[in-house]
Amino acid sequence: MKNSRMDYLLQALFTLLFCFLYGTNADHQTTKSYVVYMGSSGNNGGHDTIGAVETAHLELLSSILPSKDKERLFITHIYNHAFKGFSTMLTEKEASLLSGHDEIISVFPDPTLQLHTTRSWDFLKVESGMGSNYPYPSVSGEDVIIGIIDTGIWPESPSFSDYGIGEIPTRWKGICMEGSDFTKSNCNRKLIGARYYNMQAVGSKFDHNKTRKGKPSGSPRDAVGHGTHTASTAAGAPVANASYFGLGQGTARGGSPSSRIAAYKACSLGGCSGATILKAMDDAIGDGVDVISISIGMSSIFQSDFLDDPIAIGAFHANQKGIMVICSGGNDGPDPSTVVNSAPWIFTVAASNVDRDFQSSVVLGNGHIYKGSSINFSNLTASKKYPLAYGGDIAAPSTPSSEASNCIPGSLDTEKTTGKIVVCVDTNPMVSRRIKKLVAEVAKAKGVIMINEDEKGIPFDSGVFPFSEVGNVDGYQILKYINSTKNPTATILPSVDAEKIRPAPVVAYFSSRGPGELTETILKPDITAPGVGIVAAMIPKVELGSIPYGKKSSKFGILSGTSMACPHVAGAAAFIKSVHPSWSPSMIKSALMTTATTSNNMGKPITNSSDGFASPHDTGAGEISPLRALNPGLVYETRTTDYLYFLCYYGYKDNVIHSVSGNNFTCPKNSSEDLISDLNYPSISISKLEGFHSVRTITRTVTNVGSRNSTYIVNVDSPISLGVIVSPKRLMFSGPARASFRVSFYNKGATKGYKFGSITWSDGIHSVRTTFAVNVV
Ligand SMILES: *[C@@H]1O[C@H](CO)[C@@H](O)[C@H](O)[C@H]1NC(C)=O
Ligand SMILES: *[C@@H]1O[C@H](CO)[C@@H](O)[C@H](O)[C@H]1NC(C)=O
Ligand SMILES: *[C@@H]1O[C@H](CO)[C@@H](O)[C@H](O)[C@H]1NC(C)=O
Ligand SMILES: *[C@@H]1O[C@H](CO)[C@@H](O)[C@H](O)[C@H]1NC(C)=O
Ligand SMILES: *[C@@H]1O[C@H](CO)[C@@H](O)[C@H](O)[C@H]1NC(C)=O
Ligand SMILES: *[C@@H]1O[C@H](CO)[C@@H](O)[C@H](O)[C@H]1NC(C)=O
Ligand SMILES: *[C@@H]1O[C@H](CO)[C@@H](O)[C@H](O)[C@H]1NC(C)=O
Ligand SMILES: *[C@@H]1O[C@H](CO)[C@@H](O)[C@H](O)[C@H]1NC(C)=O
Ligand SMILES: CC(=O)N[C@H]1CO[C@H](CO)[C@@H](O)[C@@H]1O
Repeated sequence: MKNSRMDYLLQALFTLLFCFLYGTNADHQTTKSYVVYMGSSGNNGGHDTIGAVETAHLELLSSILPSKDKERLFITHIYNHAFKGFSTMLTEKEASLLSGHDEIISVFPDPTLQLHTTRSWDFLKVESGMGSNYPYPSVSGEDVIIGIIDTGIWPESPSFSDYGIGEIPTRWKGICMEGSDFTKSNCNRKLIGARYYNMQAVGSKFDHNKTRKGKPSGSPRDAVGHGTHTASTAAGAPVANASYFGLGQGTARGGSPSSRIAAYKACSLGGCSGATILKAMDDAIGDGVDVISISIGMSSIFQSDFLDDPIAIGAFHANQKGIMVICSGGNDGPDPSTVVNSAPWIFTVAASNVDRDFQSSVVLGNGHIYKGSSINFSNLTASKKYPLAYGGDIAAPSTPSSEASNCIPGSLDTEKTTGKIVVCVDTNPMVSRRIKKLVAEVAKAKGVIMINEDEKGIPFDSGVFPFSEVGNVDGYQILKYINSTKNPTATILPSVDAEKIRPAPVVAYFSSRGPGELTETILKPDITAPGVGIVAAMIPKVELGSIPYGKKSSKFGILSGTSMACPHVAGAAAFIKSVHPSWSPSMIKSALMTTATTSNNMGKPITNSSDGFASPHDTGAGEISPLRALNPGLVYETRTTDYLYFLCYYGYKDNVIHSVSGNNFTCPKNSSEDLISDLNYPSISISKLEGFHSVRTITRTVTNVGSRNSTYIVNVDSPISLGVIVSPKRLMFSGPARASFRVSFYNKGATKGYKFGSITWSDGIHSVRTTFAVNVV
């Protein structure tokens, strides 16, 4: 799973090297895409004609462009609905000139963001069926509109049928953009909107002429599958008997099956331009969506500040307009501080395994059977065995056995490999499973048994090539068997569903972890949802070798990633919104967080993929429990002003915050980062608690959304070395009132490092659980 991070690093190194070699002269002449962010559009949002806005931006631009370069006077995207700004091509020098301008908050290079599937190459070939894991009651979510910013949509999928769904809400202002192989008739009462944007900013040379003129080229149609999968996970209509060639069979349905979908195609397989994502968010806000789901993010290695991050900027303004933004936290785990999309106004989602696995048995010549994990359509049978060899024993001439044992390209001797099942290990994480499988396939192996402790729980789709992945314990036994006999043999059976797996949920190995790198004063990620082996709608693919012999393509696919976890939460949020239409994004977020579960299906605390207890830096408040979230009792409301205080405490200047907020909000004089812990967030994170006897006190305010007359009593769960005192200990409500309480954290001799626990308010009916993380320094 480290590959994606390595890729970023390598990419960065190459870029640096390239600039070093070729850039010295041309550097300040080279233009690239920049986002120019100018803050809130205030009360004027979207009302100025786009022509007037464009003229103003062009004037600004022409004031800094050299007069001989007037042909560069153009704008790629204009942001106008909830916030102001534009994207354009600039040299570094021009960008810096522009950033000094009064009206401008930030000017930053258009970043390339990645889709949060575990591996794009895994994902390229994976397909299958869907089944939501939650038993939703029948509530109509018809009035809730979910905007999916992703790779587009495959409108013919049965998941996007509008059977039985009523008229489109009249407040909807979006459009169904036509494009190649996509007409207005592809939208319906389920898929009510579809937009697409020019994709050339990512990875290819920019064509000024194309961008400047009228309609972008392309179509809202999904050519990747990611957007179709996420959209159907959030709001897919029920489809009976869905499966991926028999795997994961069941009824496929989204989290809020009657909610409407609006698809914004801002990404291709290569990634997404930040400027385009920002445009899609601006459009979604203008169109009138209620919830925005974004399974995309920046690299965890180069995290930019909140106001240089397009998703954070767009999400802030969406929140201001009462629109909830849910994002994946990234797949750069299990290292700490890898979580992205971590602004407090974003709902940040971690991924877990569910109680289903796709298993492919390894049967050895000695009769022992090991249940590996994979999605394979192998046509091998238990009755016939094939010679079995350890990669390290069949190395190509003059190749170190350490390379062959990892099955890295060119390391296997084809003559010795032909017809055998090869055992590969994963001590060199630079080479992905897909590559190792290809290496063995090219060397004419009959199949591959992969030994990989970390990735064993994340099923890999090898198509028809026999493949199974086992952990270290089983792997050791298989290697021992190879040593024990002259003619070891084995076979690999096709995958079957393994259901009711225990324990579940388990934090997915790849899921990015907290604490947040930009600030540790807000606990991130916020919440966990299923993100491994998720069955949902997929574009039909017919690649040779990826589907079973003699079968047609599947309408469903199996994918893994925090990308898949995010739309589960978007669906759950839409579901809650449909029952409580007046609830704000922060109330819905609080409801989902304070009712999340922290125990697994064995009644024990949730664990990580190596059987250790998971911490709130892995899971946030826990695994979502949407039914309980319908009736949370109390909620923490986080208001726009709280987020403005956040920006003050984080260190932004008054004038910046004026522009961001669009009003005359002034920062308190005593702003400091520590005060962020005091914002009314549904979890608590204290980034510094000093030595013995130190105390930190914070306050929280809850709003009663449960029974009119109720009394809540507090219960604290904390490590012995950390004193936690809540005052008052009892909160009484009559009606939909608010009440505040203080929490003091005392260091009673705790060792250095994070201590975790929770504060739970209970009235005998509701349990309102607030997770805390306290860093003892
Ligand atoms: C852009 O358009 C101008 C005039 O229409 C033309 O001269 C120029 O060659 C075009 N550039 C490209 C890259 O197509
Ligand atoms: C479900 O699908 C399988 C094949 O995918 C088929 O054999 C079976 O008849 C279907 N069942 C129903 C109830 O449609
Ligand atoms: C599996 O299918 C392939 C392609 O049809 C065939 O070449 C191969 O012999 C089959 N293997 C077995 C064990 O049936
Ligand atoms: C198998 O044998 C090799 C060399 O004889 C040895 O290095 C290795 O540790 C053995 N593996 C197991 C699992 O016994
Ligand atoms: C799992 O948690 C334990 C502590 O509970 C930790 O030592 C271990 O590194 C974690 N493993 C992963 C893969 O996160
Ligand atoms: C600032 O805003 C408040 C309330 O929004 C208003 O009462 C006040 O007059 C404003 N002050 C200035 C200087 O604009
Ligand atoms: C910060 O200053 C405000 C008044 O400006 C005061 O109400 C508040 O208590 C102060 N907070 C801290 C932590 O000192
Ligand atoms: C709530 O309590 C008030 C008095 O505190 C009482 O008048 C009222 O009837 C109660 N309402 C309910 C629904 O019990
Ligand atoms: C998807 C797939 O090919 N599944 C097969 C797995 O293996 C079982 C039995 O071995 C078959 O019945 C499934 O069709």
